Amino acid sequence: MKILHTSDWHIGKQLYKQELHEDLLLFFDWLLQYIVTEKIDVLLVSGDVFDHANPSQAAFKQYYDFLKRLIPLDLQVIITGGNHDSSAVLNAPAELLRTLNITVIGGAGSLDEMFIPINKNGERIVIAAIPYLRDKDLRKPDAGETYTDKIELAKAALRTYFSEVNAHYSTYHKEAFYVLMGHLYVQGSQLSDSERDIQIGNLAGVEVAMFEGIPHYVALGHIHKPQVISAKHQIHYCGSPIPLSFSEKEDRKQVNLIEVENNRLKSVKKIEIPTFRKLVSFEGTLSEVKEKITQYTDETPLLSFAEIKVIEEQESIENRYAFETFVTSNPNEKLQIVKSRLIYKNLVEGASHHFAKNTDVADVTPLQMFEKRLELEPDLENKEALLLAFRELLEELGL
Ligand SMILES: [Mn+2]
Repeated sequence: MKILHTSDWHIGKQLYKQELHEDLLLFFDWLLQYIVTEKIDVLLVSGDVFDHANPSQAAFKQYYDFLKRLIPLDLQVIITGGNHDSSAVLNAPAELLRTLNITVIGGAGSLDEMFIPINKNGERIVIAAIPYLRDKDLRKPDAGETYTDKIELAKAALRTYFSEVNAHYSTYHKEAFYVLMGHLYVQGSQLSDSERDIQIGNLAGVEVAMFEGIPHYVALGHIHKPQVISAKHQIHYCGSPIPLSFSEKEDRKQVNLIEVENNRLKSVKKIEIPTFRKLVSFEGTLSEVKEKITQYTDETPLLSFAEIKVIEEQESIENRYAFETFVTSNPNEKLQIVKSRLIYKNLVEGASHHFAKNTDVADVTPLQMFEKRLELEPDLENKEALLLAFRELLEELGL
């Protein structure tokens, strides 16, 4: 039996106002071809199907267009909700999709609903399709609890939750090969800029030990950089299929192929996804950046996206004008400048408040902005509680 593990598609995502629709379309073409050629039996999508809780019509269309192409195949599809997804939105067509061999678990339900047994060619596997768990799925908060209490209680509740998931496996599916899906932050994983600020419940990250070494493979989503969290216990983040921020520009994106034989793990392979678009960064004086950009070549099917940081000695209108003219001049047909900054050295050195002067507001998350705002209130005593409330608001609003 062949299982493919992917996550964090973020359909509808924009990168500095540029649509990533074509990138995903090329990924879906490639994925479909791979599933057909390799005769994949099960496709797992571990959360963050959409970038927004309320996806655009174009995002829905891209999702359904791809699912439609999977229907003729002899393939089981299992999709879980991530922190970016609205469980209600994902679940709306779940009953219809189930008749087409596509199981969607948008939000936490009963363990019975989330355990999906698959029997094929004498192999027995079971998928515990656990979506992103919100605080309300895990416990009832107590009005009097402090920030530290809250984190500790949330972590303890997660441990209990996964312990119950494992117990459910041991009680009802013990003979089957056990794959656990999850959408959460595990301690020690390497982050990139495109994951939303780590949320309450996952705030400090859970320990690998939480999985108790029981699942035969743990198919995680949430972190966009592909990585192996534990080779011994087969705990993996497959990462997003396309780079979603400039901090991922060096990542080799992948899907994971899990082969099961005689109800045992035969192998886990990382399957590299072709690069459809390059993200590149250039830094230096304007003339240095100009030269590098003019010489830039690239063979990927889509235009490269470039971020440029021009650093000049002195602030002057001429410098600003030359910079702006260059940025808007379309200097190389192989790339598009999507993010540009001009920084003056004399200001960098003298700046005491560099956050305000040399930070692009597009790089600041709402949470960082709120933290900065709190710094301006030295007499405020309940900052941690305010931060927590702010995080909860962000989560509630899906921001
Ligand atoms: Mn994600």
